[in-house]
Amino acid sequence: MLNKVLGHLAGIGLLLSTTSATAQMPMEHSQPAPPFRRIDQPIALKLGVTAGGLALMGLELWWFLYSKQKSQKADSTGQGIQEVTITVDGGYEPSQIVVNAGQPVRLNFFRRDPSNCLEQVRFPDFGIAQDLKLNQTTPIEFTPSAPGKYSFACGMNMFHGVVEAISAERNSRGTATSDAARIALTPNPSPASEGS
Ligand SMILES: [Cu+2]
Repeated sequence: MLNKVLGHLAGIGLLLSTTSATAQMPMEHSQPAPPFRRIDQPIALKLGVTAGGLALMGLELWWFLYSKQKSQKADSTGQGIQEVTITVDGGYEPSQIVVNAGQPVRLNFFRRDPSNCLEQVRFPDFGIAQDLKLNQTTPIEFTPSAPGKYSFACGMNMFHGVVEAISAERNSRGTATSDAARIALTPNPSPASEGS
């Protein structure tokens, strides 16, 4: 992935240098009083190509770094509570949380975004509508009794996240179907239970 980005960046750099070499060619016809201000167009061209290249670079970086939703597996505390801190800043980070079904979940919403759009977070499946105080952590607790996807959103339903509850059985076998669950399972594989 990084290689691909670097490859594209190198390609853009080559394009830029080629363009500037071409743009300087007319300057070799040194005339004492050129009838046209030839330098204007090449500079505009170079600026245009540079701006275009930078825009492309930005677009690619955005695509690789931010377009894919990140998921995070909840950490289990000593009391068997699965805990995740979610930063609220122009959305929810992470916005996909993977938990085990049937175990209590505590999501610590840390709100950094002052816009009142993100003032409230709602979990319709659990009947939760909680106001989040600015620059404070607000814990929200619930227990997803059954496996499934439980969405949450801001009070205006503009920003979204999802809590995916997977069954402990599927978790230990590592055969969960969703990408999010598979990613979460990779770091710490538990011994496969070959039960019946
Ligand atoms: Cu909103």
